Amino acid sequence: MGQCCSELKTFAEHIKANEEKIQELYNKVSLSFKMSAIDMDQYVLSDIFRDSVYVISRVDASFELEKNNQICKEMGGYLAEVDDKEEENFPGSFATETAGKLFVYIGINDVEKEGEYVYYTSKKPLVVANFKWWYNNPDDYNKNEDCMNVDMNGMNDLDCFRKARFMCEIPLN
Ligand SMILES: [Ca+2]
Ligand SMILES: [Ca+2]
Ligand SMILES: [Ca+2]
Repeated sequence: MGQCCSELKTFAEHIKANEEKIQELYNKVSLSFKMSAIDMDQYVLSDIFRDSVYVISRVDASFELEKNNQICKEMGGYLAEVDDKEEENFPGSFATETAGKLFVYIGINDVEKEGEYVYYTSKKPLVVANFKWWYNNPDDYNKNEDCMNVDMNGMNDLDCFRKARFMCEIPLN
């Protein structure tokens, strides 16, 4: 590589490093702004993961997809959507840390058509094989499990009507 190009490369690397710093700063500013919409007495806040944070409700309450998603919306987010295995690990561990063995609902369901899981907000389909699941799940136990919870062991389908926690995903961008 000639001198011109190695200099250009160094320059490009500088820009990239700065972009990352700017994104980090932006995330911090955005987070402090978004936190004003989160009642910390009611919700536990996660660290930043891939330019998003997650919150989990502190008190068990009857789950309702639409109502709980609305609560997430008011905090600038939506019921958590675990897009891949890497993301599954982060909120999964956060759920176990925060809620122990209590169920933490997220925004995935097969209410419309049994076995066809979709994300509540983005409406995208979920590919079961791409994720980690509780042993022998999803199992639609008692033909009555159309909602989803997550913890450090992966996801599990669960009936939609429990008194449990729920998790919102709040993008900072
Ligand atoms: Ca997500
Ligand atoms: Ca089901
Ligand atoms: Ca299940």
